[in-house]
Amino acid sequence: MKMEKTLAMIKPDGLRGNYTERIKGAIVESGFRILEERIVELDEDRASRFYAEHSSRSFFPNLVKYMTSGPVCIMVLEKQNAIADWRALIGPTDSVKAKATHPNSIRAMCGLDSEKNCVHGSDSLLSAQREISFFFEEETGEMVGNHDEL
Ligand code: YYY
Ligand code: MG
Repeated sequence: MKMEKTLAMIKPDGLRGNYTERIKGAIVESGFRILEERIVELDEDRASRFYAEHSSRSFFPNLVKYMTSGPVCIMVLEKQNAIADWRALIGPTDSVKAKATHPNSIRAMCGLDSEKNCVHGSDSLLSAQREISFFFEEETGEMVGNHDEL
């Protein structure tokens, strides 16, 4: 298995619900290293660009509203197989389904529904590279992604 980096995000309801320490505890217990961590507030333009792949979906306007409703915590996580393992730890997109099928997942424990699902995780190596660069390199010029594997 390859050493990988992935982008994790605690969404606005996660911060509002005081789930940050619990989620970070689960991250560290599962063997991830938190390489970077930052609290940011997304404006409409930035939230829309982050979720650009969903721009034609009916849920998109509400998603952007939700993602701009308060601060988010973005983290770069590193471990072997980090991308798939973080997706497994957060669970299915819809927190209602997650509670039924993956009760120990973060989305089951901290999320509310298919929109307010508390956390984000990159879904592929390409997404991880794009999303880490979206939050870190575009602003700092610093290389923190999976560039060594290209
Ligand atoms: O990658 P993941 O977050 O698990 O789901 P996506 O299908 O990529 O959707 C991104 C984001 O969009 C999801 O986390 C919440 C929101 N969303 C929604 O509000 N309503 C849906 N029916 C599906 C997704
Ligand atoms: Mg996705």
